[in-house]
Amino acid sequence: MSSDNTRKLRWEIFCSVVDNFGDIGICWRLCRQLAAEFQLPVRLWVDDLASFQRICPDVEPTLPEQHLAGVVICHWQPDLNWRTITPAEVVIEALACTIPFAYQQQMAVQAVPPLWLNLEYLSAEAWVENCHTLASPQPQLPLNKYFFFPGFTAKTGGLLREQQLITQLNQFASDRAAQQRFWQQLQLDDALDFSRRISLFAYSQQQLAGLLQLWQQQADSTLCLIPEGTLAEQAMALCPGLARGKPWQQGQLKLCILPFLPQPDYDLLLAACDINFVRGEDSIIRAQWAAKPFIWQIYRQAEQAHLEKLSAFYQRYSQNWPPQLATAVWQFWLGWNTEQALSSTWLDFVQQLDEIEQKNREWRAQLIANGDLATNLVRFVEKKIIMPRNFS
Ligand code: TRH
Repeated sequence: MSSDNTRKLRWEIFCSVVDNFGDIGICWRLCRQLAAEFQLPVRLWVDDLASFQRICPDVEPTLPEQHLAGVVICHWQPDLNWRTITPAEVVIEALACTIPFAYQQQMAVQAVPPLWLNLEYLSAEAWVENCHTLASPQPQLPLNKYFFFPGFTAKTGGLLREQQLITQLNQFASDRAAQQRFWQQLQLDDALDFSRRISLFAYSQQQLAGLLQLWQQQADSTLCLIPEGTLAEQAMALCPGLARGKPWQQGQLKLCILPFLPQPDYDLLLAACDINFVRGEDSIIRAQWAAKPFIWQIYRQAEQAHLEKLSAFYQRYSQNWPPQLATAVWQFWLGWNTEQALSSTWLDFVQQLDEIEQKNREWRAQLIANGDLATNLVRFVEKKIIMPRNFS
């Protein structure tokens, strides 16, 4: 898809893992897509290879440099001598990490300085459109840094989505045998016997006990899958005997702890389940591609700032819904992100699953029309680097 000129450019992405898996999750998806779909030479600098290994088991945490999926992965260590490193032509500083000043100085002394992009955090707020692709002149060096915002409208950079993703997810969702094989690989041979399968990826949750109790008592049977991590530990404390490889069953609920899956398998899990609880910045995007009913637990920020972001997203996402449906789903989302009671809001939510799924498909089509983040980035680079030079 990219022109020959674009292909000659080297790309470099810097990722600092603040906490959890969203930072590396997003960077790794972007790197893989740039290498696989645009044949670009990509180098990823990441400061936490152990977290990286959780979402990509082939990563070897002790190596300073390794090659995976066509990407050169370098361990970003504090004592590296950046003066010996030649910067690439396109440099991406992902998710508010700061690239070392010595490296910035290296960029400034190149005959043609690299195109420097700040790949920002995800937000559905209106101001994002005004800041997307703005240049920010650097006070200490003769360099510009451009803001690049992912987002939900055509005036933003769009969302990460691999070219074949939707086709693959649709095929998987309509292939019961493939789903059965998927569940068997997870040693959940009985998964399709349940009325409902729920993936539950969340931060620690005051509401967990109440929700699990509700699922035990309802008329339909539920298989609930919790990935290893804080929430799984909370569930193990609540349900004696529950452990990885040891499900727990009570009333209509079977609860299982899942190992952390490689990213492509996590995408399949979202397509295989009937309801997905997601969190952070990357799993929420993947839930939208799977299009099953989902509930977003947003990453908490000081002074409840995250609730504004949650509401901004929800308003866009539900803007074409009947008011009754929009209110019912919002009440459940709000309860999951605060401490409001969940029981009655869950019942309202679960009664409308078919309608939510239909609306999710429409929303997905709307998002696809915005293009995907990697393609939009490549186009921006073409516009900024290739075209001006061709015309000079
Ligand atoms: O892990 P997160 O909470 O990441 C967060 C957010 O990105 C947040 O905004 C950021 O500020 C903070 O990190 C530092 O949730 P998120 O974004 O969904 O990332 C999880 C990643 O892990 C995602 O790429 C999917 C992946 N994953 C797997 O690969 N396998 C799994 O089994 C699971 C559960 C997740």
